[in-house]
Amino acid sequence: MTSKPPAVVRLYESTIPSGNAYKVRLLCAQLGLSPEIVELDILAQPSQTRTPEFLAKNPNGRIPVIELEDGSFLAESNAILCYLADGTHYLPSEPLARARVLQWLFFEQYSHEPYLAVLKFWTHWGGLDRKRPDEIALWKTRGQAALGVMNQQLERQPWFSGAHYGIADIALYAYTQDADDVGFDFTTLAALRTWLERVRAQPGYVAMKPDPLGKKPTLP
Ligand SMILES: N[C@@H](CCC(=O)N[C@@H](CS)C(=O)NCC(=O)O)C(=O)O
Repeated sequence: MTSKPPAVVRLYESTIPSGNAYKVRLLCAQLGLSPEIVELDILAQPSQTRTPEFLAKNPNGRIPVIELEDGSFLAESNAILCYLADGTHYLPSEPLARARVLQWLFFEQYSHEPYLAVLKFWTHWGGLDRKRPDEIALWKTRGQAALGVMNQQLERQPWFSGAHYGIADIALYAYTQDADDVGFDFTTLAALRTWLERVRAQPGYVAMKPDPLGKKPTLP
Protein backbone atom coordinates (compact mmCIF):
# COMPACT_ATOMS: atom_id res chain seq x y z
CA MET A 1 0.00 0.00 0.00
CA THR A 2 1.39 3.44 -0.90
CA SER A 3 1.37 6.11 1.80
CA LYS A 4 -0.43 9.43 1.39
CA PRO A 5 1.81 12.02 -0.35
CA PRO A 6 2.81 15.01 1.81
CA ALA A 7 0.36 17.92 1.67
CA VAL A 8 1.29 21.41 0.48
CA VAL A 9 1.66 23.93 3.31
CA ARG A 10 3.23 26.99 1.64
CA LEU A 11 3.43 28.55 -1.83
CA TYR A 12 6.34 30.88 -2.64
CA GLU A 13 5.35 33.26 -5.38
CA SER A 14 6.02 36.87 -6.44
CA THR A 15 4.59 40.23 -5.39
CA ILE A 16 3.96 41.06 -9.07
CA PRO A 17 1.49 38.78 -10.88
CA SER A 18 3.27 35.73 -12.32
CA GLY A 19 1.47 33.38 -14.69
CA ASN A 20 3.58 30.46 -13.50
CA ALA A 21 2.55 31.10 -9.88
CA TYR A 22 -1.04 31.73 -10.96
CA LYS A 23 -1.25 28.20 -12.40
CA VAL A 24 -0.61 26.84 -8.88
CA ARG A 25 -3.01 29.30 -7.23
CA LEU A 26 -5.77 28.37 -9.70
CA LEU A 27 -5.38 24.62 -9.19
CA CYS A 28 -5.17 25.07 -5.39
CA ALA A 29 -8.42 27.06 -5.47
CA GLN A 30 -10.11 24.38 -7.55
CA LEU A 31 -8.87 21.63 -5.23
CA GLY A 32 -9.92 23.56 -2.11
CA LEU A 33 -6.31 23.89 -0.91
CA SER A 34 -5.20 27.07 0.90
CA PRO A 35 -1.44 27.03 1.40
CA GLU A 36 0.16 29.97 3.16
CA ILE A 37 1.35 32.44 0.49
CA VAL A 38 4.86 33.92 0.69
CA GLU A 39 5.41 36.71 -1.84
CA LEU A 40 8.96 37.56 -2.98
CA ASP A 41 10.16 40.65 -4.82
CA ILE A 42 11.55 39.32 -8.12
CA LEU A 43 12.18 42.85 -9.43
CA ALA A 44 14.62 43.58 -6.57
CA GLN A 45 18.31 43.71 -7.51
CA PRO A 46 19.16 40.94 -6.84
CA SER A 47 15.82 39.16 -6.87
CA GLN A 48 14.69 37.79 -3.50
CA THR A 49 14.65 34.39 -5.23
CA ARG A 50 18.45 34.51 -5.56
CA THR A 51 19.29 34.55 -1.82
CA PRO A 52 21.14 31.53 -0.38
CA GLU A 53 18.03 30.78 1.70
CA PHE A 54 15.74 30.61 -1.35
CA LEU A 55 18.33 28.83 -3.52
CA ALA A 56 18.29 26.06 -0.91
CA LYS A 57 14.58 25.64 -1.73
CA ASN A 58 15.01 25.90 -5.53
CA PRO A 59 18.55 25.88 -6.94
CA ASN A 60 17.16 27.51 -10.09
CA GLY A 61 16.22 30.63 -8.08
CA ARG A 62 12.69 31.04 -9.40
CA ILE A 63 9.12 30.96 -8.18
CA PRO A 64 6.73 29.18 -7.93
CA VAL A 65 7.94 26.75 -5.27
CA ILE A 66 5.75 24.76 -2.90
CA GLU A 67 6.74 23.60 0.55
CA LEU A 68 5.34 20.27 1.68
CA GLU A 69 4.42 19.16 5.19
CA ASP A 70 7.50 16.92 5.36
CA GLY A 71 9.73 20.01 4.94
CA SER A 72 10.65 19.32 1.29
CA PHE A 73 10.23 21.71 -1.65
CA LEU A 74 9.05 21.34 -5.23
CA ALA A 75 9.73 23.86 -8.03
CA GLU A 76 8.64 24.23 -11.68
CA SER A 77 5.01 25.21 -12.12
CA ASN A 78 4.01 22.26 -14.27
CA ALA A 79 5.71 19.72 -11.97
CA ILE A 80 3.77 21.30 -9.10
CA LEU A 81 0.51 20.98 -11.07
CA CYS A 82 1.25 17.27 -11.70
CA TYR A 83 1.98 16.67 -8.02
CA LEU A 84 -1.11 18.44 -6.69
CA ALA A 85 -3.45 17.04 -9.36
CA ASP A 86 -2.31 13.43 -8.97
CA GLY A 87 -5.26 11.24 -8.04
CA THR A 88 -7.82 13.91 -8.98
CA HIS A 89 -9.90 14.40 -12.12
CA TYR A 90 -7.54 17.25 -13.15
CA LEU A 91 -4.94 14.66 -14.25
CA PRO A 92 -5.93 11.33 -15.86
CA SER A 93 -4.30 8.19 -14.47
CA GLU A 94 -4.50 6.14 -17.69
CA PRO A 95 -0.93 6.18 -19.11
CA LEU A 96 -1.63 7.49 -22.63
CA ALA A 97 -4.14 10.11 -21.49
CA ARG A 98 -1.64 11.22 -18.83
CA ALA A 99 1.21 11.37 -21.37
CA ARG A 100 -0.97 13.55 -23.62
CA VAL A 101 -1.40 15.96 -20.73
CA LEU A 102 2.40 15.97 -20.34
CA GLN A 103 2.71 16.63 -24.09
CA TRP A 104 0.87 19.94 -23.62
CA LEU A 105 2.74 20.80 -20.42
CA PHE A 106 6.05 20.40 -22.26
CA PHE A 107 4.69 22.33 -25.24
CA GLU A 108 3.75 25.15 -22.86
CA GLN A 109 7.26 25.30 -21.41
CA TYR A 110 9.16 25.02 -24.70
CA SER A 111 7.02 26.65 -27.41
CA HIS A 112 4.60 28.94 -25.57
CA GLU A 113 5.67 30.35 -22.18
CA PRO A 114 9.20 31.40 -23.31
CA TYR A 115 7.61 33.76 -25.87
CA LEU A 116 4.35 34.92 -24.29
CA ALA A 117 5.61 35.21 -20.71
CA VAL A 118 8.92 36.79 -21.65
CA LEU A 119 7.34 39.35 -23.97
CA LYS A 120 4.82 40.15 -21.24
CA PHE A 121 7.62 40.55 -18.69
CA TRP A 122 9.66 42.87 -20.96
CA THR A 123 6.55 44.93 -21.72
CA HIS A 124 5.09 45.25 -18.22
CA TRP A 125 8.17 45.10 -16.02
CA GLY A 126 10.99 46.45 -18.13
CA GLY A 127 13.46 45.52 -20.81
CA LEU A 128 11.42 46.05 -23.96
CA ASP A 129 13.25 49.32 -24.69
CA ARG A 130 16.59 47.43 -24.64
CA LYS A 131 15.44 44.85 -27.23
CA ARG A 132 16.05 45.20 -30.95
CA PRO A 133 12.89 45.37 -33.13
CA ASP A 134 13.88 42.10 -34.85
CA GLU A 135 14.15 40.34 -31.45
CA ILE A 136 10.69 41.56 -30.44
CA ALA A 137 9.32 40.52 -33.84
CA LEU A 138 10.81 37.02 -33.48
CA TRP A 139 9.29 36.55 -30.01
CA LYS A 140 5.95 37.75 -31.32
CA THR A 141 6.06 35.42 -34.35
CA ARG A 142 6.94 32.40 -32.20
CA GLY A 143 4.31 33.20 -29.58
CA GLN A 144 1.69 33.75 -32.26
CA ALA A 145 2.64 30.37 -33.81
CA ALA A 146 2.06 28.67 -30.43
CA LEU A 147 -1.39 30.26 -30.21
CA GLY A 148 -2.12 28.94 -33.73
CA VAL A 149 -1.15 25.41 -32.67
CA MET A 150 -3.44 25.67 -29.65
CA ASN A 151 -6.31 26.90 -31.80
CA GLN A 152 -5.90 23.96 -34.20
CA GLN A 153 -6.00 21.47 -31.33
CA LEU A 154 -9.09 23.11 -29.85
CA GLU A 155 -10.88 22.77 -33.18
CA ARG A 156 -10.57 18.99 -32.58
CA GLN A 157 -11.22 18.66 -28.85
CA PRO A 158 -12.63 20.93 -26.14
CA TRP A 159 -9.75 20.59 -23.65
CA PHE A 160 -5.98 20.11 -23.79
CA SER A 161 -6.29 17.65 -20.88
CA GLY A 162 -8.47 15.33 -23.02
CA ALA A 163 -12.22 14.97 -22.64
CA HIS A 164 -12.27 17.11 -19.48
CA TYR A 165 -10.73 20.32 -18.19
CA GLY A 166 -7.49 19.72 -16.29
CA ILE A 167 -3.93 20.82 -15.64
CA ALA A 168 -2.88 21.14 -19.29
CA ASP A 169 -5.67 23.72 -19.65
CA ILE A 170 -4.54 25.51 -16.48
CA ALA A 171 -0.91 25.61 -17.64
CA LEU A 172 -1.79 26.97 -21.09
CA TYR A 173 -4.42 29.39 -19.83
CA ALA A 174 -2.04 31.29 -17.53
CA TYR A 175 -0.14 33.23 -20.22
CA THR A 176 -2.76 32.99 -22.98
CA GLN A 177 -5.57 34.71 -21.08
CA ASP A 178 -4.13 38.23 -21.39
CA ALA A 179 -1.73 37.80 -24.33
CA ASP A 180 -3.73 40.34 -26.36
CA ASP A 181 -2.44 43.00 -23.91
CA VAL A 182 1.04 42.58 -25.34
CA GLY A 183 0.03 42.52 -28.99
CA PHE A 184 -0.92 38.90 -29.75
CA ASP A 185 -3.77 38.64 -32.22
CA PHE A 186 -6.80 36.45 -31.45
CA THR A 187 -9.04 37.63 -34.30
CA THR A 188 -8.74 34.42 -36.34
CA LEU A 189 -8.46 32.14 -33.29
CA ALA A 190 -12.14 31.49 -32.53
CA ALA A 191 -11.63 28.09 -30.89
CA LEU A 192 -9.02 29.60 -28.57
CA ARG A 193 -11.29 32.49 -27.60
CA THR A 194 -14.18 30.19 -26.67
CA TRP A 195 -11.81 27.92 -24.71
CA LEU A 196 -10.70 30.93 -22.64
CA GLU A 197 -14.37 31.53 -21.78
CA ARG A 198 -14.89 27.86 -20.89
CA VAL A 199 -11.87 27.91 -18.55
CA ARG A 200 -13.24 31.03 -16.79
CA ALA A 201 -16.57 29.21 -16.29
CA GLN A 202 -14.99 26.23 -14.47
CA PRO A 203 -16.03 25.58 -10.84
CA GLY A 204 -13.63 27.19 -8.37
CA TYR A 205 -12.09 29.46 -11.01
CA VAL A 206 -10.15 32.40 -9.60
CA ALA A 207 -8.67 35.24 -11.65
CA MET A 208 -5.00 36.19 -11.61
CA LYS A 209 -4.22 38.92 -9.09
CA PRO A 210 -4.23 42.40 -10.64
CA ASP A 211 -1.22 44.15 -12.08
CA PRO A 212 -0.32 46.77 -9.42
CA LEU A 213 0.52 49.26 -12.19
CA GLY A 214 -2.96 48.75 -13.66
CA LYS A 215 -1.75 49.46 -17.17
CA LYS A 216 -2.30 47.71 -20.48
CA PRO A 217 0.84 48.46 -22.47
CA THR A 218 1.10 47.69 -26.17
CA LEU A 219 4.08 46.76 -28.29
CA PRO A 220 5.79 49.51 -30.27
N1 LIG B 1 9.94 27.06 -15.79
C1 LIG B 1 9.62 27.75 -14.58
C2 LIG B 1 9.75 29.25 -14.82
C3 LIG B 1 9.69 30.01 -13.51
C4 LIG B 1 9.98 31.48 -13.71
O1 LIG B 1 10.47 31.92 -14.76
N2 LIG B 1 9.72 32.27 -12.65
C5 LIG B 1 9.95 33.68 -12.70
C6 LIG B 1 8.64 34.41 -12.41
S1 LIG B 1 7.39 33.96 -13.57
C7 LIG B 1 10.96 34.07 -11.60
O2 LIG B 1 10.96 33.51 -10.54
N3 LIG B 1 11.85 35.04 -11.88
C8 LIG B 1 12.75 35.54 -10.91
C9 LIG B 1 14.18 35.34 -11.29
O3 LIG B 1 14.46 34.78 -12.36
O4 LIG B 1 15.03 35.74 -10.49
C10 LIG B 1 8.22 27.39 -14.08
O5 LIG B 1 7.38 27.01 -14.90
O6 LIG B 1 7.98 27.45 -12.86
